[in-house]
Amino acid sequence: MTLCYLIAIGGNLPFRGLATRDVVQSVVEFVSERIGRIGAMSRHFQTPAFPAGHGPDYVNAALSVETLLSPQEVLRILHEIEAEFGRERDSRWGRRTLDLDLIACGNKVLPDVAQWRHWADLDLKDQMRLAPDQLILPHPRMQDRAFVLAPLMDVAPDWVHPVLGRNVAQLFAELSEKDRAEAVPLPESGCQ
Ligand code: PH2
Ligand code: MG
Ligand code: MG
Repeated sequence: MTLCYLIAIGGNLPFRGLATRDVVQSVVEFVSERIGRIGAMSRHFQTPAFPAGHGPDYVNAALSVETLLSPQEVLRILHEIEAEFGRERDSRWGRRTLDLDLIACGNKVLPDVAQWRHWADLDLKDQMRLAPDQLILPHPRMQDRAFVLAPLMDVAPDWVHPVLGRNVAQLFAELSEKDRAEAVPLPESGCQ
């Protein structure tokens, strides 16, 4: 049975002369070659760094992909692709050439609902201090972040969060107007 994964893409540093937008777009090919069939790819969005003031604006995007691979295998391949684009895992909130985050795998909750709630309920101070040592799915912060939800609106607006019981469109609508407005779609690049 194939699984449908949602993946968030971000970056705020050029890599060897490649603009972040080009790095973000290249991910599509890498993911389709190494993971599986791409369902949809979002537009690119310009978003202010979170937390505010932590470096230049990001380019964010999202895609969906279908595969037989397990969440752990997908995560390993995402880390491999990040490394090929020069990602150094030095600081958690630091600048990065490419960040690929596994957001969801169908309606799986990993490792279980109690752990998911524990990580989702952390206040900002603890979020900055603590990081889980295992894969938590859906990503415990996805419901808080316009830079994840705005691109997901292009890819999977109807995907229902298995713990919160609301879809992407509803989660996006629950953000403040200010947060929603901060994710700005970039014009299509290329020859006109
Ligand atoms: N990713 C982070 C930290 N902050 N801010 C924006 N705007 N977009 C991101 O993708 C992002 C971030 C950690 O991975
Ligand atoms: Mg991230
Ligand atoms: Mg990451």
